[in-house]
Amino acid sequence: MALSLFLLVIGFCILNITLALIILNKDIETTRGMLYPRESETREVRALDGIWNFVRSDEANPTQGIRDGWFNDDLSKSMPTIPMPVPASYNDITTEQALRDHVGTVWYDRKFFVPRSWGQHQRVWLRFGSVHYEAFVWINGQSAIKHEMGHLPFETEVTHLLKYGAENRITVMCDNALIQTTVPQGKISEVANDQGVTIIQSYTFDFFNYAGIHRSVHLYTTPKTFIEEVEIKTNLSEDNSVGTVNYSIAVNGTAANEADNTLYARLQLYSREGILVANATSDSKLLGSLKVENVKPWWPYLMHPDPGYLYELEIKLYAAKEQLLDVYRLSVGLRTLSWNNTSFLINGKPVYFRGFGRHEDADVRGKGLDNALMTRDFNLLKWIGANAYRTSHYPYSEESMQFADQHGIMIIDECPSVDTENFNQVLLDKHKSSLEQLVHRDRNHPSVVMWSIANEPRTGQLNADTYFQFVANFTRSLDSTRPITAAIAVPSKDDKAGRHLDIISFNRYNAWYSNTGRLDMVTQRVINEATAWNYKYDKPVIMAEYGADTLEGLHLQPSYVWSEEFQAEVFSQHFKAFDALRRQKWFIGEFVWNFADFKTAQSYTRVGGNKKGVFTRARQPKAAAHLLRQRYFALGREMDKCNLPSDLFTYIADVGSNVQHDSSDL
Ligand code: BDP
Repeated sequence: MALSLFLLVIGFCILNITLALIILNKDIETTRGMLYPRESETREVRALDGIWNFVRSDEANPTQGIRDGWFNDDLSKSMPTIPMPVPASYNDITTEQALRDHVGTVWYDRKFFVPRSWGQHQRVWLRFGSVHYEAFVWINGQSAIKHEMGHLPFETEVTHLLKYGAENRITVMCDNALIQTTVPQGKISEVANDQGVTIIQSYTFDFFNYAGIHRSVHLYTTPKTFIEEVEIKTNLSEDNSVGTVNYSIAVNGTAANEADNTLYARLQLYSREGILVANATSDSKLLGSLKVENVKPWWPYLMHPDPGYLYELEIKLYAAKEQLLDVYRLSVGLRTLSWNNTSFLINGKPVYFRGFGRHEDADVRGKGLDNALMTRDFNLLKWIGANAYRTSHYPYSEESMQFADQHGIMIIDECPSVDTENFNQVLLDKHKSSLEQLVHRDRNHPSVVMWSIANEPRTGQLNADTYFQFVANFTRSLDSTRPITAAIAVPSKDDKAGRHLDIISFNRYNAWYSNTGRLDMVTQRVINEATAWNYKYDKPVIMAEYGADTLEGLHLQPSYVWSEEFQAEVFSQHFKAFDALRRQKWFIGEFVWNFADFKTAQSYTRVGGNKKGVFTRARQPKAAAHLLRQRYFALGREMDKCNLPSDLFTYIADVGSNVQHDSSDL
């Protein structure tokens, strides 16, 4: 009897484990609309950025605000409020440790006027650039939208919720809690402290879980029937002289549903100089293409004297009898991408990536959109001669994607999956949703040249194979024009995901996490590991992360970990490996970790955060930045014949023999 009970229990356990391992490739809800808000003859845009009112909920009672209906009236009537800037992370705005480390819900509200004119013959939309991690939004006390997933936009129509020619209130509840079924994952636990118990949010990823309304909040109007979706795909003739812009437009609105009302679009493509270079009238399916003779292709920075060339596409939506309904304009870069098992090409030319892993991170504002910082960062990228970065480890702002288009910086666009483990059905569905939202948002950016479906997932685990097969194939089904990668850190022999990718990226910290301080144990190991990845999968390989924490101003000779000298020497040892690997055609890029120092959770391995930046958190160069600059321009010179900046080499001495330091030193 005891034995049969034992067997029954064992059987039950096995069944449970098997069920937990089964993951299905389910359909997920897809997003609509979400074109970046732009003014036009038919649209108005208004930002709700500024100072909002803010309340931190009691951690032990996170749903109190919902139960007590804080959204029904001004927040200040329910709780004392403090001022809070939008956009910004809330964590570092005050001096309170309780707010910096808060786990759970916080509340925001503000008032705004809507002009009387907006109430007539049009529709009004509310759009958030991003709220981390989950958002619940009310307008005048009525539920407007809920959204889960940081770093991605969401919007809803609010025409029916607004008061026109009157004051309105918007209330937002934001929840930063990360659990095993959020993307990224985290754990919440109750731990004893000196007063009783406290709630702790833990996570394995290495950046601070900043939260709040991180990007702009917009109200915008559209006509009743309007352009809801635009998808652009471009092509070039073999000699890059003729371009094609294939477009597909989707319309939302009553006119779109009236059978006898034939809608069509007129498209005009303008050069950067404002000259009309192509036009077309669509059929009633709102699909078609434009042909551009003598096209100026979109090229990456330093690969061409005129990088980041963008045309402006003007789309006018008409109803029968030439009735103009809506106008929307967007930038278009014409380029082709192609890849095989040894290379990645843009406009038919092989690309070698020289770039960075980055973070959206700054003192005080955390992950809040900051135009001054973003502009400085692009100036630094160009100063240092980089041609690419990965949006490690989540989607970056739409404004930065527009900048990348304009400056010719190639983007490996990463979804928010980081350190993913314990693969399960809910996680898979949300992971796919994050990619759907990302591809939908970014598919028209010429700068986006690759999708990264995860950073350092635990791809040695049993069901990583099926899980990543589903995620990679799903991403391919959304966009077959770009290759798929993931930054992997498990040893290549254990990995089960690489076979589902098009390009293999790997992260490794030789002389830092392994063989700390040993500069003589870098070069050959990098060569061996890259070669092992290529051998296993026969695909192009990128080193997506390498580096060393470096305390600005710490100088030690001979070099010693954490010093500026050590960072420069670690880089140099990697450069030797990269140059050996470059002779193998399949090695296609090097990405330093990290562009700038950034904040992390508290840990005895982090001095005020992760210090692997080539730039400080205040965006000033460390010694290694100058070294990296010379290398990145040297690579640009060798591969793309770019010009060198006149200050790349500093005059040292006239020693009589006419010693000059210039490009011949490279
Ligand atoms: C890598 C992670 C990155 C970390 C880096 C580090 O991908 O997010 O910041 O290590 O430890 O494993 O510096």
